[in-house]
Amino acid sequence: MSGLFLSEKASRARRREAEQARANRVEIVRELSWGRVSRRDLIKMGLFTAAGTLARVRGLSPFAASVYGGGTSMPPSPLFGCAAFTQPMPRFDVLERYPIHWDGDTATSCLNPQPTAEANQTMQPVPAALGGGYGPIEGRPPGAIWAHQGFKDFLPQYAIEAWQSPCTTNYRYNPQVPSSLNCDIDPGHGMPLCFHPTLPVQNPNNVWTFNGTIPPKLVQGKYGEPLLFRHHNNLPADVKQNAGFGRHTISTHEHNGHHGAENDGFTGAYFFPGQFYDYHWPIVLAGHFSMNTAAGDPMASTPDESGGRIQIPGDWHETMSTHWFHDHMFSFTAQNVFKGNAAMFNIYSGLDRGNEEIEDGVNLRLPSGTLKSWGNLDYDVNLMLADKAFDRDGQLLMDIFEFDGFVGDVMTVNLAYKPYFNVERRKYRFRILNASVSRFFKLALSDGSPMIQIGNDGNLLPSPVVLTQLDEQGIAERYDIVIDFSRYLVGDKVWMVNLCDHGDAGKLVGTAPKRDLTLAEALGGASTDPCVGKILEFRIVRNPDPPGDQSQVPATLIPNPDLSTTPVVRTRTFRFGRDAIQTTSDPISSFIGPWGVQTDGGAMLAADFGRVSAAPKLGTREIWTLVNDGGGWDHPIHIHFEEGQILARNGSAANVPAWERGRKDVYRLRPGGSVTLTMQFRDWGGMFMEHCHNTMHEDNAMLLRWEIDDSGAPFLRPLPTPIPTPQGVTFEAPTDVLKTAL
Ligand SMILES: [Cu+2]
Repeated sequence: MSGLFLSEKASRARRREAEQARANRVEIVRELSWGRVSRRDLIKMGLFTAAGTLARVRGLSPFAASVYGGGTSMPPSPLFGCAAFTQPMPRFDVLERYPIHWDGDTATSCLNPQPTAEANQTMQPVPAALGGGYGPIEGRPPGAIWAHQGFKDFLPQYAIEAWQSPCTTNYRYNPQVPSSLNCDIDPGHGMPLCFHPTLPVQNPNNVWTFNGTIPPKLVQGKYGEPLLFRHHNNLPADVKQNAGFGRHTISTHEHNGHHGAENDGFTGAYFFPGQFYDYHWPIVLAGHFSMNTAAGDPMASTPDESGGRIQIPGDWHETMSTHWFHDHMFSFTAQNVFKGNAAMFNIYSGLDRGNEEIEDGVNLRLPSGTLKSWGNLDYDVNLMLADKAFDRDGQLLMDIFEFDGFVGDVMTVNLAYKPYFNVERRKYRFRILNASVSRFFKLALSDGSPMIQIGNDGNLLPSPVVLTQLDEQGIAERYDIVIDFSRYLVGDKVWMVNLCDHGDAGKLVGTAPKRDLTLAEALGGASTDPCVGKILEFRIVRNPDPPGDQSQVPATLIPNPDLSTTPVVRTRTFRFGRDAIQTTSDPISSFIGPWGVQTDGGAMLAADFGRVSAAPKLGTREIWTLVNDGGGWDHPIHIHFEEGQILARNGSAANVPAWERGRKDVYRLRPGGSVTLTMQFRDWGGMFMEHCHNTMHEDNAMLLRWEIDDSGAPFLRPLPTPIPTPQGVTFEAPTDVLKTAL
């Protein structure tokens, strides 16, 4: 197993060698990220093996023997003497919602131009760095297949606009809570992009975020109120202006949005600097077109603006709550997410109202606040966990040759290095997202006291689960928990502790999780991993103000959909493993391993977004078994678009823990394990994905395309593959359709 970071005790000579090796690797990374060499060129140069692993060349490969016999590694990130728990944790920065008014088909809004069902193909000059000439202003693939499905019936009511940009100071921070609930941070005071006040301000091209700023962004939406998220690509036109990692083309995935595929952030539907992409999020309950179509069920509802509810179609058991959105650029996802392309999306409903006071027999009254009829954030806190790494100047750095996993040695929460957070003596909800590239977490409180898990991924559980340690949390998984701070006294402190140790012999951290420590071990410094132990300090600063805590954690949250009368039309088996082969050679859509996916007993294949691996029929239910091919790895597998219910782990329902008995969208296979789950394919069509969310595995190339292509015009079976260029998107026939797909 390779390791990235040498321990602080490593000899100076060895650290020098590691610096040199990193410099060599960075040079190749840079050439690759600029597109001046391809992976096939690197194979010809002898730097890559045909299987897609970095060749064992000294000073290049983490696997190569060095004079010290231990392999090369990255030096530890410098911290410039910065101490843990000395800066406040900022709340998320809420993106403004701007109303869109419709008069028939004519929109009036702040957007210019107004949104359209089909991609806007108005032409504009293309920068010379992108080949010059003219290209469309919108990067969404043109034509009927990529038009927003049901646009006229789901006209967007609010517009949200963001610019993916090189980093800069935030002068427009909008936490949507008073400073007293945000550690007294003054939002009017410009917030430079640094991970701690004593760490250097990041250079513009080392961090690329939504609007180029921190804190991370939050979108608030509710069922029955379609949103239009216009994402502008404001990144440098010159692919070389990337500080050595990150790609200036992006595709924005609303992680498990139940939306048409044109809005899913398909890995091959990326767009270029100078373009925008309109993502239409209708926000409907699954089953919208087939269940409760007359909206007669009071449980299927959404808040109005005055404390009441509006009933909506669909199955209320499919109500979702906690999403995130992030880049999904083919083979560059890990770099782009690490570089800052990650945000969260809270979805509100009659059940999960974001108001803890309204008592109407539907509202679950989870910790949130009372001021607004919905979407109160006072006591409903988004937490983004992510490990980062710096070069010797303290600038963000990534080694994209760590195909097994890139694990950082600097722990951040909401992109702040080990912060503190002031809380009142009452219940809080935390929506915890693992936004790392490859790191797993396992969370506990430092005093071993209980947390109540209420949600897993996007979904509230059937019943809350009281835990003193959460399960391991894989990349992209979200755990919603409630912590009751009323048991503490004003002046007390308690810490969130990470027990999942990525430490490795002789190094600070390796790639895979090594083991889960006991609380005493983690607090006692049993690991070399700097992200183990205390990661977030809660300071209990006052009694609830105003007094009282009306929030509840009901014994029943959201029961699972009843599938007993829905027949299973098909089963499929996917194995996730190494040593994949590539059977196609399309220069744009096909990539090289080492990771891959085997479908229904076929070959272990590396990713090609032109290949159709599965095509379930619209309106049906299937059972999919995801199998870990071994090697000691865990793989957090994400299936887009539909929520699944886990039926079995390793073949038995008894192995499914209480906190996985709701619905999920990421399935940790665990080393050597398997997960059997069931999904229905409803409401929308198009091409979706299934992949490992260790994004280094995903990018190299543990990803496949599946599609719903039988829902009638304009869809074709199989769907043509989009091939984006700055001058416009073209289409080609699939490179491959697996015999078992249909
Ligand atoms: Cu994986």
